[in-house]
Amino acid sequence: MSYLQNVLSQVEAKYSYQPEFLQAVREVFESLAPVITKNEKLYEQEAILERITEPDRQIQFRVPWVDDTGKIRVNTGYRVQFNNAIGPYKGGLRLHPSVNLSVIKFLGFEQVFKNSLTGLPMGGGKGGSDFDPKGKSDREVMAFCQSFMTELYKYIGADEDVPAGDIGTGAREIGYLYGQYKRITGLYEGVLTGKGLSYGGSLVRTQATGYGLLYLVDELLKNHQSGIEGKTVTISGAGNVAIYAAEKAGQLGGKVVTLSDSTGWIYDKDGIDLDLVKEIKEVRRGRISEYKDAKPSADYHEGRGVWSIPTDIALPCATQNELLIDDAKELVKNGVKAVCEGANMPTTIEATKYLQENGVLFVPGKASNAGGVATSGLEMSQNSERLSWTFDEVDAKLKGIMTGIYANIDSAAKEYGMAGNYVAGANIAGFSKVVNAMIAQGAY
Ligand code: NDP
Ligand code: 2IT
Repeated sequence: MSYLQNVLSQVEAKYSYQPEFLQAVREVFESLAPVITKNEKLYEQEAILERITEPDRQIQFRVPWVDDTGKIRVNTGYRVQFNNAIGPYKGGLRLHPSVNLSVIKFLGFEQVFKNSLTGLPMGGGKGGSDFDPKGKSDREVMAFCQSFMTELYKYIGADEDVPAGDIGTGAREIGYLYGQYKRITGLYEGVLTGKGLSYGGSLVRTQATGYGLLYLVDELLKNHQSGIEGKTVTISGAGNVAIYAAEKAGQLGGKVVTLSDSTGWIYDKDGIDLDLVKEIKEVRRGRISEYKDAKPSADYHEGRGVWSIPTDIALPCATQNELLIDDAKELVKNGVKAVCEGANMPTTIEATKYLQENGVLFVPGKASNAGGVATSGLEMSQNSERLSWTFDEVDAKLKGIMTGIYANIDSAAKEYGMAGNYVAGANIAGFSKVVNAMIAQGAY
């Protein structure tokens, strides 16, 4: 059995109860086979694969908070500090009832490679809680965030571990978390990113993941004698990533016709009215079904179904495992050209393979959604120099980073004889930098 196969079997046996984590490890390991084979002796001697699949540490804690009726509620908080070979741990906090250690470990593992791809000095981590912000009052969200940070502050810091947003964690939550960190430690430092503009946030961070995704799609299509102009775009999700992906797709001449949330999805053949979506989602914190109330010409469907609409470009921007094999078949049947992930691991391994085998340009989230964390890295730089850059400056840097990522994953895939396989390209390029740093820093 090869070194890689051996470690994979060990990880599978040890963490058989963590399906999302194992899915992420399998996908990465499969791509790394040619790299590992080339350096098998060294990597085995250095125990690189054992080290890269075991987090530096994982912290789990009780989060008690008082609801509006005076009752004490209890959630579980997590922070997984996966790898800091190339910089302080960096990665978001997810607040969603589905959060457990397997989900946070898969996200932290992916983050290590993603952050490496940005070219910025950031290690990988992830955290969150099974707390559900939906339907909670602002005061309840604040009570939760203050309690969460009362434990988390011990383990984070501007040069140590810098959390940010993810599903369920937006500007409101980051504000409450930041206030509590400052209150406890007395430090006014860049310990979180995605902060408000009046207290150290960066312009473009709100838009960064969605905009970055479209900068990458643009570069991908340009390199395949095509472009976004005039193309139909289908998007899932209706949160931060989906909304700003839709905005930039429109600015680049695409026509976005779908969005979704966990209850259902909308199809607007005239193109989605984004001002309306922002009003529903960002102001009212409502459901995507309300879109149809305001625009009766649009269709609303309960449940899943976004991927049944014929499209040129499909952008899954909601959550993990939302694009399944049957969706991939439907997309291919309808002539999709490109699938690029805005969410983390939204496409199953089976669906990914089907898309690749059928000539669809497929870019994995660790490359295509890296614009969010990259702009978080730029927020950290601005905090360190106590300056704020203009929107255009940050946007230009984001664009440069995304075109750089495309060039990097394209050439890594070619170097190993897998031209056009951007899953392999992203894993290989992300891995190489981290591994070189780990070896240089010795066993730990
Ligand atoms: P938001 O909370 O802003 O939005 C999430 C959207 O996805 C909502 O429309 C939500 O619907 C939907 N959704 C969430 N969970 C599920 C589910 N289990 N089934 C169906 N729909 C679901 O999160 P973001 O937009 O920030 O994050 C979306 C994805 O992008 C995640 O995978 C995240 O990890 C990834 N990502 C985010 C980055 C960022 O900067 N924010 C950076 C890089 C990646 P509902 O409201 O009904 O729950
Ligand atoms: O998955 C991700 O890259 C994020 N949620 C953003 C992390 C960050 O630190 O900005």
